Amino acid sequence: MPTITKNEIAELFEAIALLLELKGENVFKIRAYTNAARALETFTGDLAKAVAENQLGEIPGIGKAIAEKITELLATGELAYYNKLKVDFPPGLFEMFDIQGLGPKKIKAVWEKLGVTSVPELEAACKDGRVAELPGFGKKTADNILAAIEARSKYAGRFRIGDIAPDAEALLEELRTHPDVLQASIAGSYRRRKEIVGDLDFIVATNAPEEVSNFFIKHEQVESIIVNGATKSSVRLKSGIQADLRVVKTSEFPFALNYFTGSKEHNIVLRSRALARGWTLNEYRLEQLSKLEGRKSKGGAPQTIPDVYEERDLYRALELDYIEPELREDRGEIAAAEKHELPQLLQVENLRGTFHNHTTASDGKCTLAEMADAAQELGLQYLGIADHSKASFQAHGLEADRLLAQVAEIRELNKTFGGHFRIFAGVECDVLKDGSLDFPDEVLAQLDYVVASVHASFTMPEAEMTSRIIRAISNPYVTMLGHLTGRILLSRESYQVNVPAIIDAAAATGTIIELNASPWRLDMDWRWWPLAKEKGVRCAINPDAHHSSQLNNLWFGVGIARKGWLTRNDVVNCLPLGQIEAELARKRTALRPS
Ligand code: DGT
Ligand code: CA
Ligand code: CA
Ligand code: ZN
Repeated sequence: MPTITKNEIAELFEAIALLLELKGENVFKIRAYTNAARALETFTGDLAKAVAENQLGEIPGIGKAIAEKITELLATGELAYYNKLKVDFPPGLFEMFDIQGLGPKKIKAVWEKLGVTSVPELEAACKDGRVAELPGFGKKTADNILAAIEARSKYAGRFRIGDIAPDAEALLEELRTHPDVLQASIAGSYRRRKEIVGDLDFIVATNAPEEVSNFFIKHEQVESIIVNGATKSSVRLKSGIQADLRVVKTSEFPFALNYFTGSKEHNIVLRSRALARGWTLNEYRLEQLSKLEGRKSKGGAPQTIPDVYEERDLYRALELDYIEPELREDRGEIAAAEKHELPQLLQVENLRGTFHNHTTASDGKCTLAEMADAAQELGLQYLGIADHSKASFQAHGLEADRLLAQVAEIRELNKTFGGHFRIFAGVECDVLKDGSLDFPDEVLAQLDYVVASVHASFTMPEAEMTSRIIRAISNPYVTMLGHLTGRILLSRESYQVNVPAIIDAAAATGTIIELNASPWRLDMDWRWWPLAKEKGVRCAINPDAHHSSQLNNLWFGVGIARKGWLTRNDVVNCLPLGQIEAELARKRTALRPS
């Protein structure tokens, strides 16, 4: 049976709306599709069931004609109407939809007036001034389009871990359960939990390499085959990412897994440790250097090679404690492993609760009760709500009265949990341009905690942005600083800010720094956490969930925290209910003017 997801249907409807707009269709017809897409995004029921029971029409925003299209899509995986509609447009036009700031009206204009039908043609037309001359465009618009095209090619071939994790995990699971597979793992940057991944690397131990390779290259996620070799296959998945598969013998598995996990820099250090012991290390084995090469090794006769059945044995052979994949970036992990000084890294199971989540009160898609249910489902003891403040009007930020009404609602809801679970009332308070906060202290004082975030006025010199943020976190009510750099991965660079200076200020004021676990942000970056830890700054891992399902973002946050060498003692949301309250109150009690 063809499988098409609710979100894929929603995306298809968005695409139809764009095409209809290009055709100049009437606005009601277009809106039927955008409304349907919205309705699907927020619909939490079972779509197939709704079709079977003929109840699609009951979903608000879905009329009869749309209901029929959903039925067709679920049954066949395709939509004849869309296939027919597409034919009228040059294929290159669809790529233009991905360019930021280029809506249907502008695409229509460059297509009809300049005959531009692809991104390269558009780039040329921006450069030679034709786009700037179009009515309603101008030089600034042309420059913006050009910048967006450049950003797009800069990020090509790179993927946010959150976008590819579902595919990667599903494929791994299928490999693991394949009857010919003895062992399987993902290696590479994905295993090291990098925030951006170039390609996926699967390693499999098998006695039937051909069967496994065939299974891999014929998988339904595969769009095209790049290489189909005896020990290595490469494919392009439908999601756009390349996936490599290496098939090895069981005895080679720990070496292949270790080598292809990387990082390259980490591998180089391991290899030189092997050399120093009179051995050579490669992706298949550890062996004695030949007599000729052996000359180079110091310290007389080469040592006997211990048996290696798993990665741990390899590290032991090299006289190192086991190094978790997240730490393998050649940032001091080898020296620490040698001295038995590696930290006991945080694990997902250590988390007891979390902060910074949104509800329907601002721009979230789920209610307070739905968010609380989902958090309990995950086994958390508490959930922090932090909806936007009024300055974030585009995110329906709350005015003080609505915020305080939400606080009252939270206090009521908490009574129903019988002490086993608690919602903490907070806010994601905008840091205004001058570093003041969007709410006065009297309002903030009524909350359990405050996340302060920069959401506007990104373009200011580094010194100014830095003092803006320092002023904000100097407020006793600011419990934690949200997404420190404001970056959106593969889309928007960080604003100019002096991170070490902010870390110092956080340490001085007792402000927690957030590790925003949304896979779009993963901010503060893992490379800064060792410094923050050294300065005594504590971390809060926050999913920034705008839907109950996004509480799962915590998984990505934990990966980044581990890359940042953090332990459960460094992360405040490991504290259980009963202890976390004091942590949230600590700064305001210490700094509050008496
Ligand atoms: P990516 O895919 O760009 O996000 O990053 P990786 O780390 O997954 O890199 P990839 O897929 O090119 O290769 C996987 C691992 O294989 C890499 O982390 C280390 C190892 N490797 C690849 N090429 C070399 C090399 O030339 N020398 C060494 N020592 N290791 C290599
Ligand atoms: Ca890779
Ligand atoms: Ca690779
Ligand atoms: Zn935010």
